[in-house]
Amino acid sequence: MPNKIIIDSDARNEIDDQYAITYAVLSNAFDIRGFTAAHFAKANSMEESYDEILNVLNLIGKKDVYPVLKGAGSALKNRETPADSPAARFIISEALSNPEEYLHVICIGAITNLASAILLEPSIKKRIKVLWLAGKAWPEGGLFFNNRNDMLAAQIVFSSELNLTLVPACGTANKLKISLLDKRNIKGKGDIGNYLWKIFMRRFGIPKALYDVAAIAVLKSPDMCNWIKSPRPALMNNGEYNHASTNGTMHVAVDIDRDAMRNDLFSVLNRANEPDV
Ligand SMILES: [Ca+2]
Repeated sequence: MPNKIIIDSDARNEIDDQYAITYAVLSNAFDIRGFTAAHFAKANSMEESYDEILNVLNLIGKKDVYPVLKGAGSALKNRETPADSPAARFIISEALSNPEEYLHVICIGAITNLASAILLEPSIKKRIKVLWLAGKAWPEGGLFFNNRNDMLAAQIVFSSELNLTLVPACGTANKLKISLLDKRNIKGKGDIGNYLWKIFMRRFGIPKALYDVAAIAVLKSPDMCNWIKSPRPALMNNGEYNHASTNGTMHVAVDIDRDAMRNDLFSVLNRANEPDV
């Protein structure tokens, strides 16, 4: 049975979320329940991400196929008060919808929506598996885009008793880069391929890490990396991990097979030209 997933994405912050969403949809390997829009610590950034998720799904030919929900517009104010939103409510309802099945929440942005869902309905902690792309390289950690954009939410998740998997942004997710040499692998792969190439070229063709793709890849193909099972450290305000203070366990994706991920991404993109993907 395919994993039941929600993808929580700050889709408009740069270009990797668009690749990750496309990879997830065209892989046909998940039971995608929907997408939730995350902010990236700028005014209107959640709305921009929401629009971008819809745009990407439309370009894939999947308009109106999946629910897309708006999330919190900014980071949490404290560790007790959730940011209620359609996204948080959707995560809760999907988590509670089938007691036989875990809901995998793949978070590829600030983790405000998930932390809010936990605060609103703590019982979902036993029903979800959280996979978050964040932080600098394991085991030190450090501030990077996704944890920096809502550190309180990150600390709520780290200190919660739930199933947590971390995909470090540095050392794992930054391994896969695209460059001008990849034009033939991306451009011409349907409307979405042309768009993915266009947003890459807006960055003047400078080689670019596709961080968020790794979060999809390691759930789709767990043997694509090595896994560390570790006591879960406390997450400090500077994003570093305090391994002297632990709570439960977690899994960390390391040593990712970049070539396998790259080959699978480009193989999947070929499906964009198939009549009914
Ligand atoms: Ca992202």
